[in-house]
Amino acid sequence: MKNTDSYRHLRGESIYIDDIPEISGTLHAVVFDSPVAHGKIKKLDISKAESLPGVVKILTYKDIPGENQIGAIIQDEELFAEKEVHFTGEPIALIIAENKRIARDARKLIDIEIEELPAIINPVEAKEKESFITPPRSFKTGDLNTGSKKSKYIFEGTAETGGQEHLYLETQGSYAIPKENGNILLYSSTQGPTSVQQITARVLGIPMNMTEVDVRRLGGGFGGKEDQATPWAVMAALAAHLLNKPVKIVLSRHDDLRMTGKRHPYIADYKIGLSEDLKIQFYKVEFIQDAGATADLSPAITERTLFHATGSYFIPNAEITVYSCKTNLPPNTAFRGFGGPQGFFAIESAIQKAADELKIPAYKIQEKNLIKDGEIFPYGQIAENTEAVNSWKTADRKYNIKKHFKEIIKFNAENTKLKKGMSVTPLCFGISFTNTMMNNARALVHIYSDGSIGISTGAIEMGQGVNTKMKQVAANIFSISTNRIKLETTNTTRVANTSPTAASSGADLNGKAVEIACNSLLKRLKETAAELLNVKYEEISLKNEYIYHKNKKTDISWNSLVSEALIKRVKLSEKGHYATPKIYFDKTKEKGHPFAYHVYGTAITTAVVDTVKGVYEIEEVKIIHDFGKSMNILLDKGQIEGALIQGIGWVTMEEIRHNEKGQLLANSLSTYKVPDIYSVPKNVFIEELETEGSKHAILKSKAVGEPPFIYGLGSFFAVQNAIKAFNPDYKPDFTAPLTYEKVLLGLYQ
Ligand code: MTE
Ligand code: LUZ
Ligand code: MOS
Repeated sequence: MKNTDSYRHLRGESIYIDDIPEISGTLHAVVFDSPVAHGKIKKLDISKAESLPGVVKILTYKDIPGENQIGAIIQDEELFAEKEVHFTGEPIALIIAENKRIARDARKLIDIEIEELPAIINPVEAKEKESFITPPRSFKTGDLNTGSKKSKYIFEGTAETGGQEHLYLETQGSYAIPKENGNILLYSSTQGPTSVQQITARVLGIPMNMTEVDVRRLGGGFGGKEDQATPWAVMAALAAHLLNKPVKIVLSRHDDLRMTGKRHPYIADYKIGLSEDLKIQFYKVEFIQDAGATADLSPAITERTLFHATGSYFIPNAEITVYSCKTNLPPNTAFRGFGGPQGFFAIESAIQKAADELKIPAYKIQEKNLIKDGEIFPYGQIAENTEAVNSWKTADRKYNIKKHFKEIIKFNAENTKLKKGMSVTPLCFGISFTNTMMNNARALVHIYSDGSIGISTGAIEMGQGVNTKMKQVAANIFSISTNRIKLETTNTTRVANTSPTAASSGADLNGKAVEIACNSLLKRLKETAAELLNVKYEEISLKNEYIYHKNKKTDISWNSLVSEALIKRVKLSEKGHYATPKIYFDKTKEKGHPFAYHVYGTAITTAVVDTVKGVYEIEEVKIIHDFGKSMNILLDKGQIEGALIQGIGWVTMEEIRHNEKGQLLANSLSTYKVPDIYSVPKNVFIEELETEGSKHAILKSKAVGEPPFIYGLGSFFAVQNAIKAFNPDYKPDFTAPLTYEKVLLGLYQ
């Protein structure tokens, strides 16, 4: 089944925030933001801007009726800066005008004086000054000394990854409409409607029940709208509330790039020890995370780095520490993988470093250390139903890693202008919000008198196809056509207290809630049918829109059963509530069972480098992926392709740069490079690993949103290996992205 939105997407008919037909009298708002990274606001004069014809009002912190505070995990972020600014792009005021152009013109007329203070742009400096978001946090398992004694080889080094812009096609935006009696209807392009509702209530000083947040779909989120869709929605709500007029904010691309946070850059210092037979004996790693100026989701992202720092491997003795460092940059935020990819990059760099020193291919170390059933992750969870070895072996059987490696050696011996390199990337990604409390969801299902169905859930459709999957769940239970089923908007008045659609668990959590609601309805419908036919409940089933008795088709159709149930006054609306069973985590011990299950896989990447120009292509990526029992292989393969290419972009070409004053240099798409059709791998093969799936996955179909991002990391090591084939003196540093410039320098180092 295809994504049910694709037809209307292609025709440009799908509705995003900026497509919602405007109510007459709608006003438009533009944000005035800090031009400097750190400073004291000495003077803010809005009078000239406010007197520009067409400007209705300019709002600052002084106009906020409730709290000027939007921090979710830690309350450390003002909606509008009061006395100090902490990053370039920090909102200071909101200009509301008859149209956007006037608002933008007015923005230039605001007169501000800021006394600049020293800004910390580099997270290493932040660490030295102990400028932290939260105290450093560590996971420990085994004993490093024991590991060290058992090690024949010990290597150390540094691995560095950069930021990454989400580049959702739809920029941040919101449309607020005042309703009677001070109520607000808020359309927002958010992954977290409940956060928007909560923070709006806090800032406006009204109860949550006066704010209704409604989301049709997002033009992409990728984590960038898990938390950072909130400020713009709150601003629109604030303006609508104060002016009693509909107010819309849709950020221009430039404003969005400048004002919003990105993936967290990390620096990892590691030490790894291996025994003679290449078993990893210990791993010690310290991560410096660049969190930006406020906490945002950094404490949770820190946590996922800790969980994924040992990658797909079993390491008996490990010590992992993350320093979440406060700098004067826009607060970095959730991005597909959520701190996990940064952990993976460090362990894979450490293994590659060891392989380079030992003059062996990295796959020999990787294969030896894959995690197996019964082994323990550093956070105390015992590995069950692992597929790390199975996916590796399946990849090896199909694609013969050793032979592929030898063919590349042969190719490199015969060619000078072009050199090839390969890498293998094993995947093991934990599914569940690491904050146990967040792992719950609800759904509301109505069966209407004509047999059609309306479903509301807490899940947000952002292109990943969660709505299509929700339809499949219901259609499967009732055995009716998906055409009868409609996914309603995600709305806080229908489904409340939701977790954001994130952590790849949108389909699992909400799907299970839909399943629970539909099963209750099915039970009542079957009871109705049994009564009608005067037979036993157990003998009734539903198949292809008909009622079956003892597996024989009756003449009662789905429609007539629904009509009959209504005549009998049977309840045909149901709410389902699901909370992932068994998971827990004890933060005082840093041990527990935080994940419902893990997703596994293996990717083999081949890159070819042009040794004259330093440019390269990712020739092919072959993936064996653990989908469990995929409920929608088209959607799931689409997720793998997208995540893979996003991962490749991160480690090869996407480069977030700031100048020494903390201003974003790569502030448009002419200077910030993302993978285009020419830079995606020439061939991508994705095959399903035969596995059982997990009962905690919806219909045993494992979560697929974030895990395959990790496959992209292989392109970094494949390109490095190609450079080594040309330049034996190449001393690789593990600093991503590996841009063309760096490749050229490496070739002739
Ligand atoms: N796919 C598309 N097309 N657009 C997106 O914004 N976000 C990713 C992933 N795939 C995203 C996407 C991220 S970061 C997550 S957490 C998951 O989708 C969320 O959806 P799910 O929980 O339903 O998998
Ligand atoms: N968000 C979150 C996430 O709040 N907790 C998580 O564990 C998580 N994981 C991945 C992506 N977003
Ligand atoms: Mo995804 S980073 O969990 O929104």
